Amino acid sequence: MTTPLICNNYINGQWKSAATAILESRNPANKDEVVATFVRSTTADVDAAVAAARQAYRSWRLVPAPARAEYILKVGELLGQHKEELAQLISREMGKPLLEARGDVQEGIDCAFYSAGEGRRLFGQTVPSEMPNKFAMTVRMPIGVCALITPWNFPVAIPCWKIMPALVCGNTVILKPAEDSSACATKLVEIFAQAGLPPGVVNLVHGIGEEVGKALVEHPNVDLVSFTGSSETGAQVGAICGRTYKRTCLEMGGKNAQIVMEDADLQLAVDGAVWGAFGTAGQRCTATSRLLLHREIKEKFTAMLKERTSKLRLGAGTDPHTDVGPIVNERQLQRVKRYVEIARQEGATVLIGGEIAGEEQLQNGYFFQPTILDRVKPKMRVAQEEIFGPVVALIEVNSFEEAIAVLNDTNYGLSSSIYTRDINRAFAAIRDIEAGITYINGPTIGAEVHLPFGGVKHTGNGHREAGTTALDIFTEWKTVYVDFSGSLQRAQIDNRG
Ligand code: UN1
Repeated sequence: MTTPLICNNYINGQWKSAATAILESRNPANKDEVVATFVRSTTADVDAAVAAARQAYRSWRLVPAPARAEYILKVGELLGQHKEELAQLISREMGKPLLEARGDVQEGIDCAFYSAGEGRRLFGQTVPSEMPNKFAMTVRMPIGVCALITPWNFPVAIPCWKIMPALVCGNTVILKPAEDSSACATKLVEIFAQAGLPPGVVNLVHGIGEEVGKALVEHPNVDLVSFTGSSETGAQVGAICGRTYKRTCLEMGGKNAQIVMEDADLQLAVDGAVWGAFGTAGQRCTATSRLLLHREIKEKFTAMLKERTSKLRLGAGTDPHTDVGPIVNERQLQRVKRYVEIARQEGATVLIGGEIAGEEQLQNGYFFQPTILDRVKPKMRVAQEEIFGPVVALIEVNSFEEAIAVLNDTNYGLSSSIYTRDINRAFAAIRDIEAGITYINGPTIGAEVHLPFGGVKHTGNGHREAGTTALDIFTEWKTVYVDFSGSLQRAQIDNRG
């Protein structure tokens, strides 16, 4: 067992050890292993970080965007050099299998190279004026100090999605990572520090969401809050930001469905379902949590899915043989268990799994068996509420129209998928599905960083992370008119004779 990492706050270019209490982050595959200890920050720490970010903003916003982007390029290179070390840490701290942990870091690397390119674009528009001898254009302006509140399930990728475009656009940031991924956040910020960013441009404040996260969201000197997490917390964040006039970007829950039509390639659809439902132990906001199966293929598909699921190996993420890792903590484990009980009470049946893993070697971690719930009806709680675990609900549908209606019948709208060989249906699905992301013949997980990421309804508040749309989160438009006529020209009046 390795000695726990000591995770300090990073404020104004300095690592600050705790004046206050210390918290622990543990390996979910082995709860005796303390992966890291971290600071339980107070509002005084938040004040210090905000002040540092505010001060740094004065000069950072004036650094040319291509030069700001060069730091991000450097971060990308460093992430590449530390990829394996970071992946191991991700697996130990939040449990996902190494293969996926490497993907998590790779997503951060991809984001670095993509965002860095934006430093040489940040395009605005030039637009003709209705008046002679007058020039009109739009330019992107930074927002200011950004509080970035990130979850534990993509402990490198998600902070990168937020920090990198924020910095390229000329903002300064304070990262508040989830308690369960404090070590990963610390290592990531170490890499930003190594890239030589000026003090105060990136700050890190550890601690408890209700304390530190809340203090950041309420802080009068924070201009923007970007939050990824549950819809319940997101609604609270949004309410406070509304009251305090902050730009707010919310990425919240999902209840993603994969439709399998009667003409689908069933093997492909099963492969997609297994990966979408049980990858990251179902702990993705894009995870497949409902399978909408056409009645003609339901029996066959279900048998194939059950067979595949029975072969999945539960284990520590750091074990190369593991297919499905642990649930992140005891509270989440109990939540998953409770949902399976609710499903049973509502009349669903457990086809496979449904229990906390009984194997002796798994007793020291938070392992839940990959679970298929059958005979689920669209209105049941397990078909409506986000579970965030390795549980997938099977719902039988009679037609394409019914499949779309059931898919749309939730409060969420992040990811979605349809397996069909019918091009007409595929395009109708693209048009009619209410979700931010739709996959045709692919699972609901696996978004790429250069395309917009986010959802509709209770999943988001209209923003899209990643892609060029990230720039819309982290900049304000300024419209500029340059009148070089040398005389007063009154728009809408003088050109109307
Ligand atoms: C998340 O779960 O919040 O599309 C992000 C995917 C990943 C990102 C998931 N690239 O599944």
